Amino acid sequence: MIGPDIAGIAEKLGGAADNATAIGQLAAETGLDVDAAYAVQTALVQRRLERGERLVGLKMGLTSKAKMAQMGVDEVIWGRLTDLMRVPDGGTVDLGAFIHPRVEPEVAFLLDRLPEPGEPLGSFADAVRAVAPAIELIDSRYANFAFSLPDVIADNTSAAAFVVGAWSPVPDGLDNLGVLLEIDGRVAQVGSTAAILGDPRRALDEGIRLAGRHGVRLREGWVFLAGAATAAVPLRPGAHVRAVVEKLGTASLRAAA
Ligand code: 0L1
Ligand code: MG
Repeated sequence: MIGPDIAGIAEKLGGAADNATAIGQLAAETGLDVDAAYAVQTALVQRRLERGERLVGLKMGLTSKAKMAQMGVDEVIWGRLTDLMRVPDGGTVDLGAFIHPRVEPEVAFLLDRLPEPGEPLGSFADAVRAVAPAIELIDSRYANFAFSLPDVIADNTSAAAFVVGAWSPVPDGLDNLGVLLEIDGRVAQVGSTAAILGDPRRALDEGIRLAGRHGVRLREGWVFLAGAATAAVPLRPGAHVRAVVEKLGTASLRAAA
């Protein structure tokens, strides 16, 4: 039996991102399942690497119960981060590069020594050198942000850009830190790091396990985005966005007017 056209689907998704133009969902018509969707994601990211981008990390998606329930799934998903996606803390993004960007407050880990493939994560303190508040800018390449699970995996889990605030040593507890997302100085979302799989540290176990299934090994020096602590908010022209995470500080970005 002939399987889905992995390269062709990656090309469509890559073109949608390059032209900042939404496309329709692809999984149902192409018979894409979760494994094939990760193969598309690999091809999609490879396209970026061939243009000179570098892999700099991994991100977790659908880490809140609310997002999982919305998608009818019980497993988180993961995507890849490249250097071109990183926006300096306090930096400005050009909205012309995106289709319908949304921002969500996250917690980032700076990875240190990681287990060998197939080995479970030993000590979190050995694996993570530092933590920081972060903002993820997600931008589904599908019209109306509507997709199935294989669709969103193939689309690199809507990854588009991210900001990491100042790194701090890992605090004692990460499981119930207050999180705010502010837009233009007003609180837009309130949450807790507990929304990230009950404890963002769990996201790292999941990232290692799930990426390992597809032969992807996390690397020392990579950034790991553990997941969103609140719902995502549409990013409007001129908006100033700040994520505040208790004990960790802030990360911010501005959308060009
Ligand atoms: O980072 C995320 O949780 C997003 C995962 C993909 C689903 C979405 O685009 O909302
Ligand atoms: Mg996210």
